[in-house]
Amino acid sequence: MRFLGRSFLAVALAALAGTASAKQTVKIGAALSMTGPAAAYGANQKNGILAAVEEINKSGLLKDIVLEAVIEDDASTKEQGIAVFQKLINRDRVAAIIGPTLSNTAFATDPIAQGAKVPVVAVSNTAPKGITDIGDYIWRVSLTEGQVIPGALKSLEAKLGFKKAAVLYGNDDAFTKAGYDVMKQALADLKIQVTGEQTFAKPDRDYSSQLTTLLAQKPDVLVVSALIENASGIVEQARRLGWKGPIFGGNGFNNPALMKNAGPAAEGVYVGTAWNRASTDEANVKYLALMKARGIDPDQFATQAYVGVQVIAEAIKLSGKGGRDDVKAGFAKVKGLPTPLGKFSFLPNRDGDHPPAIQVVKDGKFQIMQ
Ligand code: 1QQ
Repeated sequence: MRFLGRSFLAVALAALAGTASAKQTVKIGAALSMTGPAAAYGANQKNGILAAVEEINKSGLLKDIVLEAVIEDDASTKEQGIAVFQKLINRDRVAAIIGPTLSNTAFATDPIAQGAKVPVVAVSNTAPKGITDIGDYIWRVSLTEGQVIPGALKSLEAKLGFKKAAVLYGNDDAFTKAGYDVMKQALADLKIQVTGEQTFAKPDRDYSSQLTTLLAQKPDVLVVSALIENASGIVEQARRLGWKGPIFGGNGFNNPALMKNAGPAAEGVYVGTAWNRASTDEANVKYLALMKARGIDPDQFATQAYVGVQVIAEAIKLSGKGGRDDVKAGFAKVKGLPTPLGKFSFLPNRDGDHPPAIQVVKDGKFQIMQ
C-alpha cells in the first residue's frame, strides 16, 4: 500500500512535470551597448528588460508562453552589433530583437534582421529618418528627435524667452547629426537666430575652443546634440568658461550620468524626454513601485526598454503565438497599450506614438517641467 502510494505520488509528479514542459519558451534578444561610449545607456536598458520579462512571466499574461531574455553587448559599434544580431538570429533563434542602443549601429544591423525576417523593436534609436524605413520588420518604441525637440524648444522658448542660440553637435554619429538637423530646423521655425555652430567628435574630451567661440557670440541658450560621455564634459566645461544660461540637450542627455559626471554644472540643463517620470497614470505608478522594489532608480532608457518588452508581449498575446511573424503581425494590432510612457500605439510608419515631456536638472535630479 505504502509502495503503491509512493508510485501514485511519482505519477502525479510526472504529470505535473508534464504540464510544466507544455510551457513554451519564447526568446527575446537584446543588443545593448554594455561597453564602449554608449555603455551608460545599456546598463539601464538591461534593467528595464529584465524587470519586464520577470513581471510578464509572473503575471500569466501569455498563459503557456514563457519569455526569456538573451542579452548581448553590441559594444557601441556597428561591427559588434552585426555579430550580435547574427548570433541572436541564427544561433539563439530569437522571436524578436530589442536594440541596438545607438541609431549609428542600427543603420548597420537592422538590414540584417529585415533580410532574415526577424522583427526589431528599437527602444532608444531617435534618428528621425531611415530607421523604420529599413523595412516592415523594423518597429520603434522610442520617440524620434523630430517628435520631441520642436515641441520642447517651443515650450522652453515660451518659458525662458530666448532669441539667440549657439549650437554644438557631434559630427561623427548618425544620432548626433540627425539631432542637430532637427534642432536647426526647429530653431529656424521658431525664428530663433543661430549665432554660431561648432562640432566635435566622439573621442574628443576638450571642447573649450568650440565653447569659447560660441559663448563669445553672446547667445541666450546653448543647444547641444551629443551622446552622454561628451554631454557631461561639454556641460561641465561650458560652466567653467562662465556660461550661466540655459543648456538644451537632445536625447543623449537623458541619462543620470549627466549629474554624476558634471555635478552641480548640470543644474539648469533642459532635455526633451520620452518619459514623464512624474506621470500619475496607473501604469507609471505601478512601474515606479516595481522598479523601487528591485532597488532600481529608472531613467528614460530603462523605461523605454521595459516598454519594448511589454509591446512584444502584447503582440504575442494578440497573435496567440510567439513566432517571428506572429510578433510582427501582433505589432500592427497594438493600440493604446497602457505603459509607463503613456498609452502606446504604433504610427503607420511603425514609429512609436505617445506623449513626450521636458525635464530639467534641479537639485541634482531630473525633474519634469510643468
Ligand atoms: C540614438 C540615441 C542615443 C542617445 C541612444 C542611446 O538616441 O543613438 O538614436
